[in-house]
Amino acid sequence: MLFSPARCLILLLLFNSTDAGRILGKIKECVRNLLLQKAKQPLQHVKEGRVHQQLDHFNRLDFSTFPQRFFVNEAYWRRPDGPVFLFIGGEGPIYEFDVVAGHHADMAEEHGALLLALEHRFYGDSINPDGLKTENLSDLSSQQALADLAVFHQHISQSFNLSHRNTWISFGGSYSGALSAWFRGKFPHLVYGAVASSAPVKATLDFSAYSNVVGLSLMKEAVGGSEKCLAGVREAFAAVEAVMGGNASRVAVDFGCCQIPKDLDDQIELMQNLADIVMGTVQYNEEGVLMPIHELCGVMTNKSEAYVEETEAYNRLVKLAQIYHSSSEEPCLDISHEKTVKDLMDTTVHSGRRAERQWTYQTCTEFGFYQTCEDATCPFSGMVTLRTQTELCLKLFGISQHSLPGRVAFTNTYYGGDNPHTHRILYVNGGVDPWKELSVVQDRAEEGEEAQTIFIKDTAHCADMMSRRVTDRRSLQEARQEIEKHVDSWLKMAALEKTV
Ligand SMILES: *[C@@H]1O[C@H](CO)[C@@H](O)[C@H](O)[C@H]1NC(C)=O
Ligand SMILES: *[C@@H]1O[C@H](CO)[C@@H](O)[C@H](O)[C@H]1NC(C)=O
Ligand SMILES: *[C@@H]1O[C@H](CO)[C@@H](O)[C@H](O)[C@H]1NC(C)=O
Ligand SMILES: CC(=O)N[C@H]1CO[C@H](CO)[C@@H](O)[C@@H]1O
Repeated sequence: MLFSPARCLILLLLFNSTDAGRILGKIKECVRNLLLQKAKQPLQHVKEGRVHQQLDHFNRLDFSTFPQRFFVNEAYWRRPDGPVFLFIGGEGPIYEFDVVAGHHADMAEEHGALLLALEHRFYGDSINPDGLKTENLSDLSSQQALADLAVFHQHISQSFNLSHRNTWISFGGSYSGALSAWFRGKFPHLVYGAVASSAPVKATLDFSAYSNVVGLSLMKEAVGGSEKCLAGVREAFAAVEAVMGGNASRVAVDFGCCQIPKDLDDQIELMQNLADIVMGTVQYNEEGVLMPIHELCGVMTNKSEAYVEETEAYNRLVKLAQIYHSSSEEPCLDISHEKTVKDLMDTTVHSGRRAERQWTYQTCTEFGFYQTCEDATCPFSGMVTLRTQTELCLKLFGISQHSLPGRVAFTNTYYGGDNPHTHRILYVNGGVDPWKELSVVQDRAEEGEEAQTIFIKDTAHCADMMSRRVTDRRSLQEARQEIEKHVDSWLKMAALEKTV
């Protein structure tokens, strides 16, 4: 382990009091917080600002606004013509370290770039007090977020006296990686090039492929997986289902649940949370906070541990849950579906860290991305279906399930899905990361066209966005060099164009 989980978990505890939510979300937040911890660079250069944005850019008779937060780091900027590196915020708050640490910051130092980070509307502090009310969420969309970026471009250009000589490059990962690609796609006159890391640009209602890739990654020998590991996981989930059907109290005791999973809803919640531990491990692998894949597979296959044969797989999963539990310091595993729904229905903006309600809204209205387990390749519980996942759209926002396919189709028509005819966008993906399935991983074969994709065979979600570390895999080091070459060539090209 490179970092102590305990440290992260103190942060997790602090931040955790507002949202119950899925373990996968918590793991994701924990990864972000770890970066914060590791950003050793002093934060004194960072300035915070606000830009007042129209709540609805597309209704000129609506004059309501909200304050949108941004961070600026001028420490490396070569005035007045140095480039501008924009880090785009996604479905969560931004932090000072977003303009201090990470691969984009390393590159900013080398290129004398002005570093900016803009928080996504309705996340973090960039939300009005009544913003979480369902009727007000109608102003939350990726289209509005892109218009925010255009206004922000104007705002910064004015306040820093920028001209056409300052070349803008955008960066983002995961959802914000998609925004980075779409910003360049829709506003090519504002941003010269874009890096899109692990960007799911293809909206997909039923993202069954997610679990499929998790299974394949558990078999990947390059990251410590094996066929036995996948088989063990599959067997364990089947065993938990079987035991739960016979004696729900036993499952509650074994997995340290806060409640006995009597109702079907709570049983699904439990199966989802157990799957999240495995999903989170695979999605973040070596960047993660829990354990990498090889350790998970160690627990699921270790022969030197004595288990009773008929309950072996079940008990291995119990052990895995204990490892998660011991690092999470939550008193017990909350599997109350009612509580999850109640938390998601809460519309008070009592903390800048609320994200689940907003993100659920975006999945219902734009993207889908439901990690279902209905087909035979899924190693987890088939109780997690598209139906159970999309019921929330109706419950929380009154959005009918049968309207979802049309909404997802619109998103793909609007942006181009995984076949956007865009130029100077670099899509970076990792072979272990389930999200690669919804990204652009193959270059369009066009003569003389610069490569648009980088595929890192054995890394996980957004690994390339971290600052360089000596312990990085060779493939990751090479990928970063490749990204640097692209950024370098964009800046050179832009400089040439501007002297003409
Ligand atoms: C921008 O330019 C104006 C006029 O040239 C000047 O007064 C102002 O100080 C400049 N602002 C910055 C941030 O450089
Ligand atoms: C169910 O499991 C609990 C906890 O392990 C145990 O105390 C109880 O005897 C079991 N009940 C039955 C009917 O097996
Ligand atoms: C297997 O289990 C033994 C006994 O608990 C432990 O010492 C060993 O480190 C484990 N090996 C792996 C690969 O997890
Ligand atoms: C800022 C904004 O548009 N707020 C609206 C949220 O919704 C309520 C109705 O419930 C409106 O009154 C607010 O104007």
